[in-house]
Amino acid sequence: MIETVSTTAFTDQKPGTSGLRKKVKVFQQQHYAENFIQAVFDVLDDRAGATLVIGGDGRFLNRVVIDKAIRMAAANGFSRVLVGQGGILSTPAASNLIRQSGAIGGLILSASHNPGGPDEDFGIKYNVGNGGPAPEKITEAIYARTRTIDAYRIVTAGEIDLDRVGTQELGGMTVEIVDPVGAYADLMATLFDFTAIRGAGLTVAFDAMSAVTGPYATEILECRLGFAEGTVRNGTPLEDFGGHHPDPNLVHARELYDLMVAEDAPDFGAASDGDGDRNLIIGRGIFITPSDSLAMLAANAHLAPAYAKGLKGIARSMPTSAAADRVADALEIPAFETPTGWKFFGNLLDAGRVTICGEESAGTGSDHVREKDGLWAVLLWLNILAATGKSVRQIAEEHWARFGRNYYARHDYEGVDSAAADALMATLRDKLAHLPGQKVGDLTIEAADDFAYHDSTDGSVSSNQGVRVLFAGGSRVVFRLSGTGTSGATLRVYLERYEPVSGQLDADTTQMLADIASAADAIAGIVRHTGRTQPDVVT
Ligand code: G16
Repeated sequence: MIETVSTTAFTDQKPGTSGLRKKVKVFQQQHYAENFIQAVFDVLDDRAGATLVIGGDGRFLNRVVIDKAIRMAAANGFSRVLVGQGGILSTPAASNLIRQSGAIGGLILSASHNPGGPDEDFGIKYNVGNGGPAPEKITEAIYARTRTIDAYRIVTAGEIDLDRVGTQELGGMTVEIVDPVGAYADLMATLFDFTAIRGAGLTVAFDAMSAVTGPYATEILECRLGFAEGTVRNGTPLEDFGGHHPDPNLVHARELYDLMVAEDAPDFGAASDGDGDRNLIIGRGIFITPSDSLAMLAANAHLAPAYAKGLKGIARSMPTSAAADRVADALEIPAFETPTGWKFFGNLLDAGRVTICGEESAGTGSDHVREKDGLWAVLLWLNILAATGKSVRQIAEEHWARFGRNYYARHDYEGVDSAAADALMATLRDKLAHLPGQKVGDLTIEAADDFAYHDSTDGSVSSNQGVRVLFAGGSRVVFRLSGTGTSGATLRVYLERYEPVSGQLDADTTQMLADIASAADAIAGIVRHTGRTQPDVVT
């Protein structure tokens, strides 16, 4: 039975960098999740008779909201929903399922790398038919709809068993509960040389951070590739991620880092985040920054079967280091610079203009799906190690010797007062025009702007995407506010310094970036505006 339920609009349902993310308590308000889901459905004109994919990263509230989403899909004219068993689908697996099933799109319930549990975070994002995050024109339409919504439709009768693989029926709609792992693992097997990886004799530690990649990594690494049992650590998805931040960086994956710098470290260490789209790569005794990982993967991708014919182009988000651009140059393929957010890669991938994309925020992926893909990055690294017989350190050192090195770090100031963060950015924007030519310490500012992206495939323009200050010699600092936080503001300061092949390629990153870090404060007044003398997280 379809019920139409009266509701009142919420004013705070504006999707951020990657969907709507809020505290669980916010989502638990009466009608809150329903309003947002109905707003999504209302902007999908062709939903009648269509297929929708639904899944999430298993965090607290996942099953409750999945149940609501299925009931609302049945009441809104969809003919079929595909749902991961137990409500589980990693973000890249959901992207794959949308593409393979011809679905109109999918609802992915996740707050990514943010912590989970009753007092932590939850999120809902909508991905479109190409499997990628909804572009801005759709998220803006959804937001507009959330502001005027006054009713939603839901099927109240009937039960759904999320744990039973197979077909069920609800309100005239087919509910197909699918194995979340199989199709994704099959896809990976078509991209990489599993036989070579299996035979390379590598030792691996993969930290699933008690999040969604556990079952995927266990199936692929331990079952299909034959790595030893125990290779996958923290492999059972937990609603609160064991009380940790499922964010694969050197702070939150500290145990893995400590293991990788120990005497008896395995050959290769990696981790993924809450919903399985991010990755952390650490070789024995060497951390590879996400920006470098993108560049190194692109330079060596031809060693994996899927990319043996070469890459069409490489795209990176603006704050990501320019290391990948140097690879594109050498390969004589185009390089693209887009705003932060995977959604901006979708058009380039669909148009066949790029094959590999990546972001400093620990995301890398290719045209196999339309999301960044943590395990994909791990498998491409393993394929490269297997094909070359080299260590991660050798790959990195040879890369820097060929292309030069982009020393890179990101400083995050978390939970900053929003008004203070806005004031910092506004003051900075006001003085941009006067910065070129100024000296800060030994650095000379060559250019400064507020990044705007002109999408050459559809003509759309996205403005105010972060302030860039470029110094003579190729160093730079970028300032932007995070679009994924749920409390206060997070100021991100991205520091980059380029050393040519004739320069210092094996120096300490913190030391190499020290003058740029001081310049960042001098230019933006970080201490003055935020009261913070140190970043909370350095990655
Ligand atoms: C999301 C987006 C990424 C983006 C990242 C960082 O990642 O999907 O494309 O780079 O946010 O966003 P911000 O700097 O605004 O916090 P995820 O893994 O959280 O979905």
